Amino acid sequence: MPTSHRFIPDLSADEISAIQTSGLNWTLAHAFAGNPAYRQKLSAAGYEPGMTLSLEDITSLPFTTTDDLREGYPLPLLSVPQEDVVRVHASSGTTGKRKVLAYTQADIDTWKHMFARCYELAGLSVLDRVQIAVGYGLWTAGAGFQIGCEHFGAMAVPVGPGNMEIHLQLLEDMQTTTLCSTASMALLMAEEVQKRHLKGKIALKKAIFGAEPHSDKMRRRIHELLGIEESFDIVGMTELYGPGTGLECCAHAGIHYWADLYILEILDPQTLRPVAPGEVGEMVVTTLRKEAAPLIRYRTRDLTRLLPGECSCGVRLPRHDKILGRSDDMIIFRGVNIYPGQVAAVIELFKELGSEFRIHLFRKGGKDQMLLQVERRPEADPTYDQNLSEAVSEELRKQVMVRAWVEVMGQGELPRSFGKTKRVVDDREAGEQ
Ligand code: DLL
Repeated sequence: MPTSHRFIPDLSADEISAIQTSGLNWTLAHAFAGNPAYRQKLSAAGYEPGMTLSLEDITSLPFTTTDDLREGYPLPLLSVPQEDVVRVHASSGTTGKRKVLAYTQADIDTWKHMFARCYELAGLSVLDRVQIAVGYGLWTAGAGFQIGCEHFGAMAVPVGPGNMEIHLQLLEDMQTTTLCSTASMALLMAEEVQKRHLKGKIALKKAIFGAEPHSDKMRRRIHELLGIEESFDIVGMTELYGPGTGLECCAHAGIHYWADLYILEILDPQTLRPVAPGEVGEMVVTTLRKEAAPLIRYRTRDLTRLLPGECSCGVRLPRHDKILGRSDDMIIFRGVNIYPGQVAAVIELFKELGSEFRIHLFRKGGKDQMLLQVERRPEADPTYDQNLSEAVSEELRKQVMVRAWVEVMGQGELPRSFGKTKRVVDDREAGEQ
């Protein structure tokens, strides 16, 4: 299928390799010259200024991790003079200190261009009205959706998270066509639209969900309640500009990522060697033109796989699968490694259940215990809760190899979130309950 895009480049594999090779060498020289910590690490790995590396040589380069971000706090990886920095953003991080990342004006411009590609890939036009329901401020989310929207040329309606009354009013009054939010926020909104019987009065057609994993079940429910025709998974992280580093396309067969802006390696998190093609591993990224805080083999902790072959949508940029989890989201429960995504996949099998769940870990009777809380769909009969709970527990035992108590709750009883939902509550350190 021919493509004629304004923002998304049409690049062959060879063209991408050439861009990546020159970008990699630019980044190495830039980081070496501008940042003492990078200089030390690169020298220790045998890199010298003036060297030209091939793409295969990337495996000889040192990794960058969240420890490097912590050590360089508050302006980690800074590789330009401070007068060139025009902005910082930060994410709370899952553990420890906030991650603060700096941007030059050129970084902001790259980011807005990268994000405009996402709106283009989602098939928006300049006539679309884009209601942004993610956080503004230190977090990259609101800023990214906003600058991308303006650069693309659609109309931004920048509400931020929460503010349900304002959101609902604007959905109706502005006849917003596209919602940008976490799936959690969209679910909250969708349930509110249903309660107030507003579906017939709003004009939403598309949604872009990111910042957290979401199941197909959750997506179907949001579509149904809001009358949305199509939604797209958007990925991104503070370290790599912010949201917009890749988007699911209209073929809904994985996420196209911007291989002309960063190199993506998928490595085995234990051996740190490339996994076999198509296998799941950790995303490790190297930026190609990021100025203020370049990334060299940054270990993201996100798990996914590369998707081989051409995409039927016609875009030639490569694809990775959705983010399947984070290596630091892994729970070790009675010696078994579990990802919340595996639990979501079990819930997906039960049509009587909604998409929401919470895993509560605690200690009782001298042993670690797991309580899985799930929600019954409104049309399911509560009389069968006990059977349902046993069936879910049995399926968990078979598929995830854990024994858990399963509590079936009513629709809407689990806490909802305006941002990223916390699916795991671990009270095991708190002692006996
Ligand atoms: O969450 C940026 C973002 C905002 C992306 C809005 C998309 C939409 P951080 O707070 O730095 O940045 O968190 C980054 O969130 O490493 C993933 O673990 C997770 N994540 C982001 N998008 C997705 C997604 C933003 N679509 C971390 N699916 C990343 C699953 C996601 N996980």
